[in-house]
Amino acid sequence: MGQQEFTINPAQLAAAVRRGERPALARALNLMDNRRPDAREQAAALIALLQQDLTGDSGHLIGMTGPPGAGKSTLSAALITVWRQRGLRVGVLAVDPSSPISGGALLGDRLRMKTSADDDGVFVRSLACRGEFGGLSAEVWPMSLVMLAAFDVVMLETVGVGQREIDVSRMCDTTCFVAQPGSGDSVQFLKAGILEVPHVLVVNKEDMGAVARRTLSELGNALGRTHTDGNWQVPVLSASATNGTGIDALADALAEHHAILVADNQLQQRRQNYQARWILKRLQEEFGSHGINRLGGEQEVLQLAVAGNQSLFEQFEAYRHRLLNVNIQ
Ligand SMILES: Nc1nc2c(ncn2[C@@H]2O[C@H](COP(=O)(O)OP(=O)(O)OP(=O)(O)O)[C@@H](O)[C@H]2O)c(=O)[nH]1
Ligand SMILES: [Mg+2]
Repeated sequence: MGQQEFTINPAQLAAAVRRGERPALARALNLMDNRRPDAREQAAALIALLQQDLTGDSGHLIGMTGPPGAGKSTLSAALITVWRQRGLRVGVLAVDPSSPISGGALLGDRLRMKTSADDDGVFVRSLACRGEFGGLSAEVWPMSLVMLAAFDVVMLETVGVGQREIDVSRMCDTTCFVAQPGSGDSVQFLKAGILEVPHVLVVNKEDMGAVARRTLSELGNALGRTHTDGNWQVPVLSASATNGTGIDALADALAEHHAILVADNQLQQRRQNYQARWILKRLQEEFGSHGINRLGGEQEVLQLAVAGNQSLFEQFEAYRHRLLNVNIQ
């Protein structure tokens, strides 16, 4: 942070981010979180450069959601080990829950234990949760774009089910729900329609035996065989993060979903939709529904944003200027 941050050359920073250099990544992520006007300009320039390189098959943004204590962090660490064995470079954005003993910090500790300290192929960044109404905060999407420019797999780990789960699924290519055996919560979430969103479900802690198997069959039954998303049939898997069982199959399922998105040309489409929603949400925050109406309403904004080929902040700023100019008149 400090003065130096504002004198960096975006092209150099973008190149260093693409190479996955840690100081550059840290700096780029900080930039996304900085609201000063000069930083916003730098962030816009950086994102524009990075987005030029994001093609229809680049990177895989995976959301890990699920109730507290289900084992998301442990499972993430186990997945990272598998991905590293497969030669993939991994970035993690851990959206920290309020609990001091869990979340990103713990994941960081686990990773330090499990991966060698000088493994340049893994980068973890914890974020404090500052999202409104329990949702994800605004910086998470631009930060994900930075991470996607640098890593093959980017994981977004959040706790809880509800608005944040929905936000994650509206941002990630693939959403994975981690269920806790025996809690009954998962089936309730399913009934509430919240589990409609994940592309992969996994019951963790299969080492608990019968109780885990029961949850697995309950979830499988509740989900039914008809639950699909386009060409994708949502799998219900079983794993044990601590014993390391079922992790390869989970990694395979996540990769298969990515492959289908790429084959159907959906990855780019999805990200464009997410970008459009991000722009809409930020405009709503700043100008209210009144402002959106001045632009022709929500659908109009979403359609134009999806059709546009500008980068994230360029599009956002173009709309802002339109609204600011309108307001002056
Ligand atoms: N028996 C068993 N315990 C597990 C397994 N995976 C995780 N745990 C334990 O479950 C507890 C919670 O694990 P975490 O990975 O911190 O769970 P989390 O979902 O990230 O938790 P929050 O971030 O607080 O929501 C820890 O005590 C883990 O050791 C598993 O496969 N089997
Ligand atoms: Mg955790």
